Amino acid sequence: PRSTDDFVYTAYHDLNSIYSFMDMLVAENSNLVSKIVIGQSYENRPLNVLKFSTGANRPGIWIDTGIHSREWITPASAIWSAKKIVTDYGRDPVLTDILNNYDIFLEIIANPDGFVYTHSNDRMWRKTRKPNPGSSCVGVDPNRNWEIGFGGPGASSNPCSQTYHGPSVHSEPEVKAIVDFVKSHGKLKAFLSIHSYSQMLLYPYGYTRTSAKDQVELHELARKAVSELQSLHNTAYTYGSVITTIYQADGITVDWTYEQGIKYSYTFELRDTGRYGFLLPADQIIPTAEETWLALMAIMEHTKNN
Ligand code: ING
Ligand code: ZN
Repeated sequence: PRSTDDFVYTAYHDLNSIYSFMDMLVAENSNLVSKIVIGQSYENRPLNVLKFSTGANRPGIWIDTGIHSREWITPASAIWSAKKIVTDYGRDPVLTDILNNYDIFLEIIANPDGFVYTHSNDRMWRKTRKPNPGSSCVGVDPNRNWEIGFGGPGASSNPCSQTYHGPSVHSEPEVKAIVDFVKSHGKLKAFLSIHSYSQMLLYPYGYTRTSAKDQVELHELARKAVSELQSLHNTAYTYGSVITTIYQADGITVDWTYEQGIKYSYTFELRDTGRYGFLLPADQIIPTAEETWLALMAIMEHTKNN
């Protein structure tokens, strides 16, 4: 495609195509969108983040997709959302109000090495691609590598496990890049880390049964976001804390971001509930992106108002 108007939003794309989508979007909307590189992957690919901004020194909202590389629906939805933002800014009053007060940061491919590997070798690859010394198994689970609860029972110490926590806290450059960005930014108010599949909206904690201090507000906002999501195509989501809704998970992204003071820390699990699982048919990309957008808007609007 020569422009983001020609981009095929109804298909899954490889890394080069997604990275060129980002560059086209920036070139077409340079007043609104820029690309920042927050680090490099283990295999030295740039960790690109789209920044949607209409002014200096704003607080921020973070969204990441593709941190587990086989969850292809998540970057596909994010690409649609990126185009939605540039289309709706100045037209949709709620989004315009959000962007007149907040920057939105969107990391569409948070694990590029894994993503490339899902295209070239193993469609079901989840982890990073860093070798593990002393093991023939490769990679660390980037959703078990974070500092809060690191190494607890809701993760594995076996490098061959899909939930291997890694040799040390933030050992994965893909994780460390986000950690450094969050700390240096210092004013992120919402952090939305998007996975698939299961149709869930989850908030902290994963590492403990102790309720988050904002549990009541997080739960009510989740209820609202899920209800907006369901209003479009009747897709049903469950919601609650990670540990009470799925299972104990230690060293996860949103526990760390919440402990950094980012109150609106949520993880999505997009479609479906297992019929297709990670192999969600491409004809569900746009319906999934559209419904997810309603939930994202509900959370972003609440963030702006609080
Ligand atoms: N599932 C998540 C996993 O990493 C999850 C479930 C979500 C755990 C949020 C903790 C926090 O096990 C997928 N599909 O990645
Ligand atoms: Zn995941």
